[in-house]
Amino acid sequence: LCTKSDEVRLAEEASRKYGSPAPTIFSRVIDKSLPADIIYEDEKCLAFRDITPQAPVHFLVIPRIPIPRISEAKDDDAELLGHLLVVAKNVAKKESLHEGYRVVINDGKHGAQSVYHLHIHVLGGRQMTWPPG
Ligand code: D5M
Repeated sequence: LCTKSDEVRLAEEASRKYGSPAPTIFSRVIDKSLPADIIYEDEKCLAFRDITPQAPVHFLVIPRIPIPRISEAKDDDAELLGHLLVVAKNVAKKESLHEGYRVVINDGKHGAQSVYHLHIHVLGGRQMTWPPG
């Protein structure tokens, strides 16, 4: 799916756009050196189950390119960001979330972000409430 030369190209693209962000645990999910329950992947992104699920269905969608957080995404990442949302809704459908679901991106300290590799949370399979904590 992602050859060595693809990986090199992605790494070059990331360092050009974002400097050299500190690698996170999600880099190891992407390079498969850390086992994860991957439920979808393509040339641009992966979806895998959250290790501490907050709902009966809780998965993350991440770009292969290590954008640290949504606030640091570039305007020209629009196509990639759109793709992540399209994948989120397609995987939600595959996970039978027909009654709806919650899509969340945590950013920085106030957003309570803990892993600095952009990720979209998709939570479903139960009734959500508002406001979030
Ligand atoms: O969410 C980071 C999320 O990442 C949090 O819900 C736990 C999850 N996580 C952390 N490590 C792993 C691994 N190894 N596999 C799957 N899920 C993981 P944040 O929005 O940054 O607070």
